[in-house]
Amino acid sequence: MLVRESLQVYFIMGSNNCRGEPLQVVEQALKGGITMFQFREKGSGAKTGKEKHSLAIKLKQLCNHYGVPFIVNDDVDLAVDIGADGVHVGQDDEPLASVKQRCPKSFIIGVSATNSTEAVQAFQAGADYIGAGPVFPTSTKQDAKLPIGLAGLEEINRLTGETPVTAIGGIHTDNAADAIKAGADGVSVISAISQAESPQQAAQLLNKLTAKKR
Ligand code: 3NM
Repeated sequence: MLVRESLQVYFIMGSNNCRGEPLQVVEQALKGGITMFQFREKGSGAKTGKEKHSLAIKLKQLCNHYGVPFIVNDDVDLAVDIGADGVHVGQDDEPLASVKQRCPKSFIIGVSATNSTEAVQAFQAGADYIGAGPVFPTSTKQDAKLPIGLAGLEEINRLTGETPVTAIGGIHTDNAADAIKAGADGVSVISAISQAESPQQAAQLLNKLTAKKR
């Protein structure tokens, strides 16, 4: 079950896109106030097999300790096997209906959408949240689509009703607040935290910038 507030600062990382030791970077991010974590072990230099499995378990335990949901990118088998809190799938990954069948009912299932058609499909298929983007240009994901901008993000928010939306792609401390103003429930970031001099301070600042006045 996804609590909307968990999307506020959603940190995504794999061992190949951080400057330091992955467990230390994620622990710093947790101390700084990230509200959800996604293990995305993908691309050149990514761990596979037993090494990937073992890192996933350690990161899951760390997130559990801080009470932060632990989501696995794409790898449904791994997510189910280690008892993650959920799984995130892209448009080119396994279809949502089949993912749902293989996961426990309690799983948080997120879907990426790069335009309003994909977002509406994800919303109708019962995604727990939508990752909308890339909002801004990003060099972290080599095959990222063209940026949708804040206008594209606003449109997705408008068309997906009550489904929570997280803004992704090129989000940093200078534009995180704009994504919230455009209606997103939170921001998803890789490099803004993983490449920061201090992941803890970066997470802290993102948390402050995305806090909604209630
Ligand atoms: N997915 P950064 S953009 C993992 O558009 C990912 O679906 C995207 O990295 C999408 O915060 C992206 O460093 C990369 O820009 C995000």
